[in-house]
Amino acid sequence: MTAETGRWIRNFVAGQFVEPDENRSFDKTDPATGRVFARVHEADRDLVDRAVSAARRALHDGWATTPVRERAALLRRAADRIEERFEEFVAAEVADTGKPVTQARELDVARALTNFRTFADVVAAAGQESFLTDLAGGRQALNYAVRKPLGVVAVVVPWNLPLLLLTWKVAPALACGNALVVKPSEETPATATLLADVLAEVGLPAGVYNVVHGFGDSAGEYVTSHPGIDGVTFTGSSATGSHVMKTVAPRVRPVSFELGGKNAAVVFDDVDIDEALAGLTRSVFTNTGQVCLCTERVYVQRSVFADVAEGLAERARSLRLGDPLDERTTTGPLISRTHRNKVLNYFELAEQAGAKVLTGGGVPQLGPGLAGGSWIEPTLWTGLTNADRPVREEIFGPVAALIPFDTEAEAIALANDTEYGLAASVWTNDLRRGHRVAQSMNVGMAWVNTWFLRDLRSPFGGVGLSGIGREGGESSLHFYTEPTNVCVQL
Ligand code: 6OD
Repeated sequence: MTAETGRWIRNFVAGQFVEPDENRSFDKTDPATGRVFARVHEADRDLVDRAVSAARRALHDGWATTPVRERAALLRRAADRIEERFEEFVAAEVADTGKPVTQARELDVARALTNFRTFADVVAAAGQESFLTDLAGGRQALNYAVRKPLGVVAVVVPWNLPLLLLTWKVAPALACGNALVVKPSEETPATATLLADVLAEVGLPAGVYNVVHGFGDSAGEYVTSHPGIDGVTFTGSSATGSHVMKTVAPRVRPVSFELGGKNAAVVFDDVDIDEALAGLTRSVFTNTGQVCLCTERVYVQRSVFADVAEGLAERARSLRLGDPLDERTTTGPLISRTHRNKVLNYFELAEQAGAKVLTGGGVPQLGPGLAGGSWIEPTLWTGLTNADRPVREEIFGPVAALIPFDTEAEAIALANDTEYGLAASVWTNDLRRGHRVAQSMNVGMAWVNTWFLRDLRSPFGGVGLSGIGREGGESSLHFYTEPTNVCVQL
């Protein structure tokens, strides 16, 4: 069976694609054109119950105790199979999001392979904590912690990097022997569904990976509040994270949340300007600014402020918006008209607050085929301060405010003046300053002279409104397992 038959995107439960129900379905629209290209079967409570039960059964039927080397081998086979079906994943991701095909290939689908391969290696190399305890009278005790799967894990993922973020959670969760109920965003249901097909092909037992489609307040909430769920991993907005936490709270289950950001870049005047401009362009505009790590606040030392502002505006103007399937396209649309209205509202707020618009600020005129899409112009502002809402609130679009500073201490204070704490980048040729400033950022990840450079073994996550916990490498293994400590008196 294939993941998509005709225009349907289906749920996947207990190893089977579920026959869709016309009366319980919604349209899937292409954000680049506004055209509907598929219908998605929305899961009801009964289907979510079936998914959770199937997951529980799969755990008991042996998945939870499958040897680590077998789980690691399965992850490697999944990566190989995604590689064989690479262009199918690319096409599905581009259709769902409107993102440029080159980005889907080089970032989204490429990372899916790396996610599976890395966590196969990480789990295969993992040891366990043990302590020899000295007791009175010269005796000793041996403590060792046995790590067991967390159980049935709800995986709730957003629409911006759908496959990347899904596999970032699915790979370590499976590596640790969990069974999953996945709820992709209603905006981007396709690649989670295609992944079901791949995982079945490579021999994942039925019930270990289930997909239920729908909206946050339907399928999403049925899953996260379900009494059969042992933990929830979620990436999305801070507001939704807060709501998900309430749905989980009555049963006190562990959560791992990677939420919003209002990420700063700090640019010092000793920097190599061209290198910084190339990095800033990526950090502000990648994925049309729809990455939780994207920079929306750029603090620039006053003596190079004009050069950086003009240089960045020039690079923004040279971004190429257009057909996502055209390999020359650098920048796709926003995910939806609803999201575009939100971003446009910040454009208005910025102008009301006295922003000077260096470039952008509106909706571009593209060819007739794209007129129904959710396009927006890459936009840069000067003239705002940290007191203004567009500088305080996450916008999640291709937009940043540039703000001057004079001293290192001032730059640190400005960058840390936020309720968010996901990521920051520091741009300087002074290595000591780079370390110093990066370490003083109140964030989960600080980059120096780069952005979104990833080693998947390192901890990833945020503080404050940006989330709870870390994933990546050992941090993922810790979240997706529960230890039982055994103490033996010797
Ligand atoms: O690179 C990753 O592992 C990661 N979790 C990226 C998150 C991006 C959020 O939009």
